[in-house]
Amino acid sequence: AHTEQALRRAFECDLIDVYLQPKSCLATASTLGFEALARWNDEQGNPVSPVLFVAIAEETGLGAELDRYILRKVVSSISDTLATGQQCRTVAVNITAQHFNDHQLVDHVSSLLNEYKVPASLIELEVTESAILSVTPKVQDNLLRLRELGIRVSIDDFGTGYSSLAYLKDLNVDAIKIDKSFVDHIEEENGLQLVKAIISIAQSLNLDVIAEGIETEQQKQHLLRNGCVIGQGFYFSKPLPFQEAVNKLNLS
Ligand code: G
Ligand code: G
Ligand code: NA
Ligand code: MN
Repeated sequence: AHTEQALRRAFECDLIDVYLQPKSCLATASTLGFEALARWNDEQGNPVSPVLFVAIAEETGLGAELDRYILRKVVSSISDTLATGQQCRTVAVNITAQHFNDHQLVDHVSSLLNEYKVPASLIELEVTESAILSVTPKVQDNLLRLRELGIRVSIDDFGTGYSSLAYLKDLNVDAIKIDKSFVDHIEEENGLQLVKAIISIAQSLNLDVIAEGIETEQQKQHLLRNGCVIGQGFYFSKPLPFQEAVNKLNLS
């Protein structure tokens, strides 16, 4: 069974790996950045879905612990990459909802960057819409302090939460990510109109817009034609082990 105990053990014994999926320039396919995605195999060697273990973490109060575990791995791996003279790109780390409402988040990220001598521009945070559903003073304060530090924040799974759009005007965020469920239907008329509407919201608010889950040339073309210039998806690359993704970047 995948339980809180198993997850605690995974942290203690360092059983979770960080994979990177490129954020690609849709026009040239060059790698502009990465998203960090956690990968965990259980005792039998079977992968445990991150959807499941992120939910376990959030339900058992281990959200911040998961985030810190992944953040440390990412920052230390970036530090190793730079130390060996390889180039890196900004890595976006998914932050759980609870943790984004925690005032210790920014101090933690900041001290990690200091500890590993990694520039703030190489770390970005992704939060889901539901994480900022209620724009508490704490969330706003975290966003302001992240901006002061030079750490970008993007809204993940945009358009899939049940929140109103009002929060966007009150938040200092840098980008919105078009959820895969929209990209999946981009070749249908209504689906295309929804994607265009999301791109238009982003442009009106001066936010970057990144499409997720791009699997085909046609999807990429629709996005480009409508002004979305950055994307992720199997069309460009599946998530790869950290070092493999960095090697590929440095070979290209
Ligand atoms: O990684 P996919 O490859 O299966 O991820 C599924 C879901 O799990 C996505 O919603 C993704 O954002 C989330 N996820 C993956 N890795 C992490 C992580 O390190 N932290 C958090 N909070 N969510 C993650
Ligand atoms: O919610 P979040 O956006 O962080 O989730 C990213 C999830 O989507 C991860 O599970 C990742 O492995 C997966 N993913 C990324 N690109 C593709 C894609 O092109 N197709 C499919 N089916 N899944 C993808
Ligand atoms: Na994400
Ligand atoms: Mn998403």
